Amino acid sequence: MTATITAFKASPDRGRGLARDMQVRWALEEVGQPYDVRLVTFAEMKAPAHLALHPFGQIPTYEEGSLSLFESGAIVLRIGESHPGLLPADRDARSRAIMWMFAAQATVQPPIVELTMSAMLERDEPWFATRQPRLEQAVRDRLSQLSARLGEADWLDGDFSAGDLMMVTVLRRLGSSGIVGDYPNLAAYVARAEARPAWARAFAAQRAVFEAASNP
Ligand code: GTB
Repeated sequence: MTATITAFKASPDRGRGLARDMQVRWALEEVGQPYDVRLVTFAEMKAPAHLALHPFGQIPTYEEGSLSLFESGAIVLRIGESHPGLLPADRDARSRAIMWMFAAQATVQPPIVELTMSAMLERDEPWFATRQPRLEQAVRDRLSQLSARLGEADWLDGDFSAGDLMMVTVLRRLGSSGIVGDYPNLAAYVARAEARPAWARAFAAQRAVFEAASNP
């Protein structure tokens, strides 16, 4: 059964693969599953039909037969549990991959989102200049710890897994800030992930939406 996901009709990330449909697209590409995309405007995201799928009026959502899900992590977990390629068969290794998915979402992502949102929305605030270094330091603290754990390994725990997929997606939020570049093994980790054909297909698919919206 072909799943349908939702994505921004006009993404504020301007085709940089930062909106959270990216990890869902990437997961589906990794496991070789085709998918349909329903593009939604901000107004449509807040209308009853979409709120029935997503109580918070956001993207992404995922519909597969009678199943409807929201939350990118839960969706990636569903995809990983349904098809080989994202979660190890060994039960302990699978739990560790899921642990890294949670770590990406719950431990590494919050300071990154706080920093990037502040840079986007709070530049004109009088306290911006004093707050920003504190936010950046919190990100650097997390990246130092992650960098120490990754060491010289290619992936966080053995083969590439849904844990790496979620972690790389979170690290990419730092985009052009240059911060990831200060941690050469993390920069190489992100580049390694971006070199995966599945990542490239997912990126191209969401980029095509931006191009189409820019050149109607
Ligand atoms: N925890 C949820 C999940 O992981 O699925 C969070 C979902 C979420 O934040 N969705 C955002 C959304 O729908 C889009 S991805 N926002 C609209 C709203 O809340 O009204 C977040 C996002 C937005 C923009 C950029 N960007 O411009 O770079 C990056 C990421």
